[in-house]
Amino acid sequence: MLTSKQCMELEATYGAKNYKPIPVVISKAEGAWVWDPEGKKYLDCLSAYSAVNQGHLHPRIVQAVKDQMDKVTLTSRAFYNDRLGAFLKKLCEVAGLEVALPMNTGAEAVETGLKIARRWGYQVKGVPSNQAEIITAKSNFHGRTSTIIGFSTDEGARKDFGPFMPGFLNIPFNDIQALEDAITPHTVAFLVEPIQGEAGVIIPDEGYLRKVREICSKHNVLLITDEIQTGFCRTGKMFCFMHDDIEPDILLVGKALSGGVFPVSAAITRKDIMDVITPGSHGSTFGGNPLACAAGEAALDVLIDEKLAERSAELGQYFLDEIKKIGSPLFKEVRGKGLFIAIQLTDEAGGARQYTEKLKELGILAKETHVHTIRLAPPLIIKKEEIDWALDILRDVFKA
Ligand code: IF1
Repeated sequence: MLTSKQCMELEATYGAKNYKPIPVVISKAEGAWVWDPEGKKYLDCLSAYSAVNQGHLHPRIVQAVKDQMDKVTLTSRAFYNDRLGAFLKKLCEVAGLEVALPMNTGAEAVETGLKIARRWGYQVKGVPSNQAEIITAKSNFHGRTSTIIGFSTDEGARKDFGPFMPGFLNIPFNDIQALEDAITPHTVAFLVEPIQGEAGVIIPDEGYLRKVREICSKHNVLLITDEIQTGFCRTGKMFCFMHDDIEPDILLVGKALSGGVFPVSAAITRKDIMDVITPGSHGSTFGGNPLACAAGEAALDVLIDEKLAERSAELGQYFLDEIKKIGSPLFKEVRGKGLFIAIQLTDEAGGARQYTEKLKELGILAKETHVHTIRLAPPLIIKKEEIDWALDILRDVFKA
């Protein structure tokens, strides 16, 4: 077996340098915990960016995948498979919507949502050909494709990757008036994360999404919510839009839809909107494959049966309150919804990276986002005792 050092050296030698990982190698995982090759144990407070909400190697998900492995893994969509229909039915029921289009990565779900919205704009709303506009929010994160980075406001993600896809514009997040002002007769959709994840767990004002919904309805603009990170119980409800008691026109999901086994994503909407998608107009070799459907169904069952939304809401509130109580002078703001928590450090703290590295030394894996923010998002199956264990370490690191 390779040592941690050997693993890191191999990656550094043969891998592209598109990441700057925390120097820890994970070779085994279970529930909320992961281990390095030397046997050191860490509490996972990132959950692969919310892809393992159900915990690592959830036995029900693993069993479902193993069972499916013995039958059939991939059929392509040239044929039917015996798992897709039941999976889509469950997904639509959970989302409170009518039809879904399965893809693999989150970025593909976003691309799918954008394509549906444009077609709907031309064929249903009556926007003149090739003039559809889609509004997005500043500081968004929706993925890495060349279309998606075109409407990113993160220079690091965009630099020298142009020219970019036309038809998109940015408005400030959490600004209702800006949305109202940006809408034109050519606007087909507003794409937004209910809470901006990569931006640092930025939570909009109470009722923001409800007002966004009203404005979109008033102007016949589709509301596309990207819940690839906020979805599947992360914020204390099955989906974050449910806090506002609204319904998006298109819901984008990914990450925890497979419990972190492999990429499974989807765009979910109503029949009247999805009808613009016709045979041959969109698809994916792996999208909707039987193995993904088996993982997806089990992943949804776990979220429901283990009441992970309620757990996330309760334990998240507890974790948030206790972190706030640490009252460190290094904290500028501590915020969160469910088990989606961010500690924003003061400028004087000198950057979050040194703290995530320190936390790693002490057995907690978390990742900084931007310069000053530490995101804490453990698997939702985490126990209160495990949170208490993490709190002791956070106190040690931030009290001093
Ligand atoms: C990386 C960030 C998190 C997402 C939302 C779509 C996607 C993502 C709201 C695309 C993906 C990932 C990408 C991953 C790191 C991670 C991330 F820091 F980059 F922004 F979670 F905060 N919509 N987010 O958060 O999904 O195509 O990756 O499956 O390393 O790029 P994907």
